[in-house]
Amino acid sequence: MNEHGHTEKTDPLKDKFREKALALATETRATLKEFGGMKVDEVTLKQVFGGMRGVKSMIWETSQLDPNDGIRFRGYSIPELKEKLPKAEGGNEPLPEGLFWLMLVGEIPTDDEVAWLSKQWKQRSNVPKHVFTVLDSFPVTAHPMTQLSAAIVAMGTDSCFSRRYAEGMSKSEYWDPTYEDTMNLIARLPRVAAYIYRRSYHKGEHINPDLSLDWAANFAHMLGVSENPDFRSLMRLYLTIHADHEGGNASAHATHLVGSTLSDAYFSLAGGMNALAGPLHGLANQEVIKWIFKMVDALGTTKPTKEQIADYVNSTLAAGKVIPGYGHAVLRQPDPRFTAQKVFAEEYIKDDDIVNIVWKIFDVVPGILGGLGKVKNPWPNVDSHSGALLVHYGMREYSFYTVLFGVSRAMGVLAALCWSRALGMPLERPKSLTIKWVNEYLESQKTAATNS
Ligand code: CMX
Repeated sequence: MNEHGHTEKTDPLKDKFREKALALATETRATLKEFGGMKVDEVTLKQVFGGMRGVKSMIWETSQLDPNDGIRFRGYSIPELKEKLPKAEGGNEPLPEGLFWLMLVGEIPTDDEVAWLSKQWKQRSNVPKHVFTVLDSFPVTAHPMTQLSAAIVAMGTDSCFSRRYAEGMSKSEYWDPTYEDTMNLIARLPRVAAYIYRRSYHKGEHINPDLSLDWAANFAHMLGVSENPDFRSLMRLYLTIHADHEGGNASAHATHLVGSTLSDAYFSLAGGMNALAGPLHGLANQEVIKWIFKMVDALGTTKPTKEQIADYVNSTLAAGKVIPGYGHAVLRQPDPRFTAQKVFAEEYIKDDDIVNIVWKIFDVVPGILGGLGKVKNPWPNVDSHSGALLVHYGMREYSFYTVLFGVSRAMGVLAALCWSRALGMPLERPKSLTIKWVNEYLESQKTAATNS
């Protein structure tokens, strides 16, 4: 076992990343030297007050979001990934290891490369004992995201970056321990997440890892939700499609911001997970199923009509609440991650009441939200479908759902963190304004216009 927690001497992924990162860092320096003063955006007052929607303000290499086409990971759409990424033997869904490889170095990996990465993550998957002690000190009723965030910070005692920084490493080396921390963190997260699930909902009866399995299948195995091999397929798809959504979303941006202070990958990811835990972001997946369960209870049927659903939607809106799983800050069409899950359900699940409700909601909600005249995107997002699939395989404990999202999201935001350190990204520090400043600025603009 070496200082980074694994046994292999060579690391083809790290070698590839080093080569690509050095080349892009050199190119970027030259670009900035020549074009650094060029404008790429202008900011309106509405954007300043409105959550910075659309403001171009950071570099994020791993994925990009188009309002209509949705997410592309290094240029590949979800259907393309399903076709091109390596799969487990006998499986139809992509292996998340392949997506991580693609996000980090921009190339679709071969089967052998993915097998190598699977093995790497197994070698690095040993979670330090004190992390379980930290988790065991929480009441089992603590929200799973509270536990996840604490466990990630607790794992930081192993941070290669913090150790090397304290030893006095050069700036040019930052990417190296960031890569090591990233690999270790991703390798360990499924064990930690499964531990949280089993202690919270299954009397602490834990299931040992099965190191013959790939990363997602081993996670499914440790959760112990279902013996059905389709649940493993679902986990492979789920952990692939939730991994990244460009850099501006709250969990990605929070990870990026914390990382820009040279906090290590553990602190950075915990920051991202704390953002994911909000109901307008990742917690929406639990809110969707909670809302559906309440609807089923209120209507007294698991087979509501579209008219009954419409009445329930209207009563939610009348109570001043949002319809969870609908709307998006960037997307303006149904989320391809919603569609990918619908396609999965069509293929693997023949007839399921909750899945059918999700599809009926899809028929009803866009018309109602569109009719309000203020919702910019009346279409479903990723969170509107995921819970129904999990319930189908027996995972009804919806408070856990955001942890699943978090395990996946770690891959994208940490791959991006490696790039931030490799490209020498500085401390992030935008400008804030007071409303007094805004009013005075507007006044001065009016005076200038009158005088001209
Ligand atoms: N139900 C009811 N009203 C909604 C709505 C929804 N699903 N989505 C947007 N609106 C409302 C907003 O609350 C806002 O109302 P006010 O002007 O009264 O404040 C108005 O429509 C305009 O909002 P918007 O510009 O369309 O949306 P934003 O970019 O401000 O917000 C989001 C985006 C996701 C926070 C919002 O659509 C929402 O709250 N959706 C429900 C929660 C959800 O599903 N979140 C998960 C998003 C995906 C993810 O990150 O995981």
